[in-house]
Amino acid sequence: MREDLGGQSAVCPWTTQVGEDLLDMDLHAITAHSALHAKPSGLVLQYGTAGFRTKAEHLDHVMYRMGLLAVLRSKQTKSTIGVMVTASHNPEEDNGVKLVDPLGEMLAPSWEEHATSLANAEEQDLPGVLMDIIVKAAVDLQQDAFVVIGRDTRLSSEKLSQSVIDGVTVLEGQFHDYGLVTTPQLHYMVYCRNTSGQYGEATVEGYYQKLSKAFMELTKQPFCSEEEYRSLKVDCANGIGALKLKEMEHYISQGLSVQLFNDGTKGKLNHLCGADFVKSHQKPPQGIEMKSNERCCSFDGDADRIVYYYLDVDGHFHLIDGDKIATLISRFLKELLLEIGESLNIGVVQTAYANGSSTRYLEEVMKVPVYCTKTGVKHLHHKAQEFDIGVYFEANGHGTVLFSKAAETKIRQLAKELEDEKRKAAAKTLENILDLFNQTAGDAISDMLVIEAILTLKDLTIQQWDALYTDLPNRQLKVKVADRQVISTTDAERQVVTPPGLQEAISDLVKKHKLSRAFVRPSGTEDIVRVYAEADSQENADSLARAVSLAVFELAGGVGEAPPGF
Ligand code: 16G
Ligand code: MG
Repeated sequence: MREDLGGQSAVCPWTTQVGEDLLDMDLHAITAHSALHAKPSGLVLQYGTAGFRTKAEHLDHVMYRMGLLAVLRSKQTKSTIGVMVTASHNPEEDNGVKLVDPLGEMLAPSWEEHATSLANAEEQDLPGVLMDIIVKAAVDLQQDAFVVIGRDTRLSSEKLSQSVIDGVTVLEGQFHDYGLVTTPQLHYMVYCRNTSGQYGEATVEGYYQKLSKAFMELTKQPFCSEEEYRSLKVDCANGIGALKLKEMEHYISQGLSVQLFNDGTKGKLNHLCGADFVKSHQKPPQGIEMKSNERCCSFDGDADRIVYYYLDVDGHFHLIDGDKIATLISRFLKELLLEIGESLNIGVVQTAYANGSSTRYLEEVMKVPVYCTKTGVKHLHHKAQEFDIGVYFEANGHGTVLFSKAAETKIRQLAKELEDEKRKAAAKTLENILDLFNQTAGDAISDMLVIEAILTLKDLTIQQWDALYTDLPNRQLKVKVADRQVISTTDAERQVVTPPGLQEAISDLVKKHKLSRAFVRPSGTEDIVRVYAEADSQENADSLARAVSLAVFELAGGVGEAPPGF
């Protein structure tokens, strides 16, 4: 955590007076500037799973207000806070914003509520809501504030990030604008700054150096197959990942040759490409040239997700999603620990979307404990912090590995002190893997390098990786209902609580198929209900998903046409 920047003592007799004076002055400036970022009257938005997200033209006031909020959060935590302007995998016309907390994690839940009330305050209520947050969160206004800002490549992002800066400066916060960075890079910067550079240097250059050093050390080891030329095709979703991977290319070129597609020079952001498109359509992105058995991967628009895939000799498409990434990584880590002879505990965290085969493989074959949390990175991240080594991935390709402080110290010590050559080498590998992961958030670039290093070290082809287990056929559908909040769930979203009768209906439908599972949940990012089903064949998964969609439509207030297929 950053050192106290020297706020005044709370016991000074005239502190309250000084505070009020300051407040008066600020409130005046805040209101005057707010008028330049006026809120469209009546617009209500919510700080959701990934911050605020909507059409870019509706976000100017939100950006200004998140600048204000970031200053308050920085004062309260006495730490640097991040603000990232991005709408990730969503269409080019959308945008969004999220705050990054001191250790590079997602914003604390109580501050998500503050964010929502601040964003929704009508102009005249803004000072009152701001005051309310200051009082509720016990913000010391005398404290200095520092905010770092980043943005993706959307056309709207530059102007919107200027509005964030406006909010920061009106509250007299200091800031550093990193400009164009991936979301995980901004998370990394925040963590570096709040740990006095111990995690790494808080620059884009520092990020490249840290990751490439670990990657090059891993792939230079004498037992790595040298003949095989390591080459990878990367679909960058026409987003920020392309710019950053281009910048990084020469740092890693000795170990990996990347060929970039959808690099933003012509195509549209996230349009028919990117990790989200590939995962949800289960097909290759447009704009990539694939030959059979070539290793390919896709980033999403802000480069915090990654999925791999290839075409087999018959031209069939094979997707390797977050579940299989988690499996490859956990298997590798478990083998390393065995070689080192160290019993650090590993836990894998998934969501209900994890393919049943992956959970079975992890639990029954690999014998690692698997936990299920609600959808959304913050939930997985939180759970993963309970282990020495916590591996978390959503099926959509967002994930990373967290090492506890104690585990990190142990690993570094073993890498230095072990005398047995083989064990020492394994400990050194684990230390480099630890440095290669971005432990603040899922990171497509960092995950890609970890995966490439593991494949090299284990001399594994993408087909061999894919063959670890066979995914159960599955289907996801969306259902439009009048109010998606009528659906509430429990058991990490695997069981419906309300409306009455829906869970019974789903359970009855599931019983009709083999190896089947289905659940429904209101989306946190779209005004729809999501349906997931898996079963022993694609036909059965499809028919189960359709039947469950119909049950949702009938029991949870479906609107428009009944789900297709009936
Ligand atoms: C957001 C989440 C992602 C989650 C997705 C679910 C973060 C950074 N991102 O994109 O983890 O999988 O929402 O969307 O938390 P849904 O609620 O619409 O299904
Ligand atoms: Mg993303």
